[in-house]
Amino acid sequence: MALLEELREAVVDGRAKVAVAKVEEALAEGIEAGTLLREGLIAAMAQVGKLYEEGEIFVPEMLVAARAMTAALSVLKPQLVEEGVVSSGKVAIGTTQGDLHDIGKNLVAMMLEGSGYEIVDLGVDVPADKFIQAIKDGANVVAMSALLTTTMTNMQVAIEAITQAGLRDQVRIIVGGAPITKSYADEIGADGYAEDASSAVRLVKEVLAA
Ligand code: B1M
Repeated sequence: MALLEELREAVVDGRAKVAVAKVEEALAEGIEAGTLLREGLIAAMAQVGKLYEEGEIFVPEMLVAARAMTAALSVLKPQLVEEGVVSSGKVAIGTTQGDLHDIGKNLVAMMLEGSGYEIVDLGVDVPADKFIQAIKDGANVVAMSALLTTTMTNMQVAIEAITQAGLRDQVRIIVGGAPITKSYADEIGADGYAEDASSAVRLVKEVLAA
């Protein structure tokens, strides 16, 4: 589909205004928000990652592409969160300490919010004590995101700190992000792993029912 290709190109090139215009055009043509997200925005960021790995682009280009994605995502947000259901939990979400990547975390937060959960967004570079405070403030699920192999280990640090604080039994901890796997989640004692935003919604429902 030409529009999806144009959207991907605009994000990869970091042309935020064009990316926003393409999303608006596609929505007006009846293309579903989920399709635009998966086949437009997420596919574009995968391409950006590949270009970065191949040395074709560098951090500044990656950053402008991320800004274009965020701008386009904000236009998609109302459509993505449209189907709200009954709220049944409070989820504190954050990117682990040392990690500044927030696009995936924001998507997960947005999808959970759209599914009726109350979201406490702790932001990026979140130290263990912020997760602990969020649990004390009533979060019954903690969702941690990490995009770097160097920061994923801080998930374990946070889980251990939560356990040390005597709070492990009153919270479900779920993890995700590109370098995370189900076996890593098991290894660090998380209650679950979700590979993308929509499976994160299913996972929250599951862990709260368990
Ligand atoms: Co960074 N970066 N980056 N980066 N960056 C990666 C992650 C990298 C894989 C690129 C590469 O080398 N190919 C690489 C990591 C390598 C590694 O650790 N093995 C990398 C690197 C090295 C770095 C720097 C170190 C670069 C440098 O400075 N030399 C630096 C680190 C800064 C820091 O964090 N301290 C850095 C910086 C940046 C930017 C600031 C330029 C920018 C981030 C902007 C932002 O987030 N606001 C950036 C970007 C954009 C990327 C790539 C290109 C795209 C990430 C992204 O947004 N993907 C990325 C390459 C790639 O992933 N292909 C890369 C789209 C997003 C929707 O997917 O975040 O995976 P993702 O989220 C998914 C799932 O993972 C899951 O659901 C989401 C939706 O489907 N998910 C969860 C995520 N969190 C979850 C939590 C859950 C459940 C599911 O809770 C339960």
